Amino acid sequence: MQQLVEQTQEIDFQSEKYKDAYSRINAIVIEGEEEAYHNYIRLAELLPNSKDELIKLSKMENKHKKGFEACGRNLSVTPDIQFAKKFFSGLHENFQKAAADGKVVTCLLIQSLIIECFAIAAYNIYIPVADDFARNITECVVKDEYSHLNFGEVWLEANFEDSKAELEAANRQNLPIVWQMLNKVADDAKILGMEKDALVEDFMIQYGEALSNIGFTTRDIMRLSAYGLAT
Ligand code: Y39
Ligand code: FE
Ligand code: FE
Ligand code: FE
Repeated sequence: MQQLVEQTQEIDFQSEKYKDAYSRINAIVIEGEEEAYHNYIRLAELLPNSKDELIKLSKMENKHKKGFEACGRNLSVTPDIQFAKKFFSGLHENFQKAAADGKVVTCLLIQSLIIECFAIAAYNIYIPVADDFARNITECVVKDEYSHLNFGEVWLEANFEDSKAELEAANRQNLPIVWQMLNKVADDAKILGMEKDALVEDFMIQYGEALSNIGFTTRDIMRLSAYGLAT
């Protein structure tokens, strides 16, 4: 009931408070799409058999970035890219290091599972509270993100037995970073009408489903997906 009251409340997309929060969230999304673009190019080098498909995904990410840049311009907001680069630095460094070591399973977990699930959760929660311009763009983008997540699921399912140990280690290293990122963005997200609890819930659903599709048991999923949540 409470949530219903809050959701039907008008959002003033031109208020200074909204635009200030948007300058960070919009930057996170733009920078996230930019990093995803580079990550899929890197993955194409690491997985020559899937090169064409991965280059296709990278191009989609570049299109998403342009779409979200337009959302910022539409509200006359200048994205705080400095802030966003710092926001992504933990996952960015871990991806770079894994790629340099040829750890393709870790790269896939970071980009195609964790970051895609984070994006899907954020976009799903944003769509009902977005301005009309941004809603249209985000609705198209989120459909693509499901296909990116699917790429990771299919590859990891096909290589499940060989990937299991590395997936466990990569989850342990990177999932706590996601919860920290969520905490850092919670206040700004709230100003945009997005509740932290809803973001956590949606992420858990996407990530749990992905782990299940790859081949993990329910017991594994419980252990893996809550890792680092309480800290
Ligand atoms: O695969 C993708 O396109 C993902 C890079 C984009 C990440 C978007 C990250 C969204 C987090 C926003 C948090 C707002 C509450
Ligand atoms: Fe670039
Ligand atoms: Fe994207
Ligand atoms: Fe994506």
